[in-house]
Amino acid sequence: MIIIKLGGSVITRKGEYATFNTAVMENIAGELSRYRGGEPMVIVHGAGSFGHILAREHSLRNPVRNGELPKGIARVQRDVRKLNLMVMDHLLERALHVVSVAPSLCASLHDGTLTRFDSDLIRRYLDLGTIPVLFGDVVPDDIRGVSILSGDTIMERLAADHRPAKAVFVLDVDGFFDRPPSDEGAILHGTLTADDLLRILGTEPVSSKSRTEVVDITGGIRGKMESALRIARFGTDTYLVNGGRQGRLSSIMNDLPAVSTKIEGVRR
Ligand code: IP8
Repeated sequence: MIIIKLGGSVITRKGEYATFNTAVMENIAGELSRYRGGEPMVIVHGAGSFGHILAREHSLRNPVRNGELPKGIARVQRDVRKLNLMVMDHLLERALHVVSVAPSLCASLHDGTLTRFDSDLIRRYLDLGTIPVLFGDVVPDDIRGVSILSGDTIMERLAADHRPAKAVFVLDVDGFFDRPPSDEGAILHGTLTADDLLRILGTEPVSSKSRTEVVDITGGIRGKMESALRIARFGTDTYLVNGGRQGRLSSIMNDLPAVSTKIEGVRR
């Protein structure tokens, strides 16, 4: 299995409310359609400006149970579904037979931690030959009422339950750099072991202060690298690749070299 996360910052314009990045999504759909291997795929996408801006406005990370909460839940759920439909349309146009699996209907959290997740449902859609597409969503929470479930957390759960051969995070940058990629002289990490990554995360906090990440309420780059590390520990080779550049994502999918960062899966 290959699990692929389309970052919200690549498929939307993160600073502009509910703005889809059509050109990049077209490229990504083309790249995915050029996969020639036989592994089943599961796709996850982030919420970008269809989720984070209103989620923050309605305090959905720390929800207060007042008369305003239902409005926040309804608006954000509606917007992430709109985004999901746009993603699905692009993939279907490329003959990728995608089915939408809304996390709000098959997952729940307990005080912010993902507990229930219907992996069997994913398996059934895979058995039908379809490609499940999940997304960052507003999901019921036993304690808080609702929580934000990020696409990265879904990726971790898919890795834990299905032990995929490969996980790919599709970003708006070339991969994981030794400092913010906008800084002069920033160097892209090529291949890292899980231990290398742990050392990097443990010694130098990774800045997530770029303009687009300021509105990301689910963790920024550091959170993403922590997810990548946890996924690699399930034995999954985990890649970070730029979704806006032609040829890269398809190369990673097809085991060909491409500009990217690879975290080697931990083999025991
Ligand atoms: O963009 C967040 O998902 P992410 C989901 O994958 C919402 O972090 C609703 C903000």
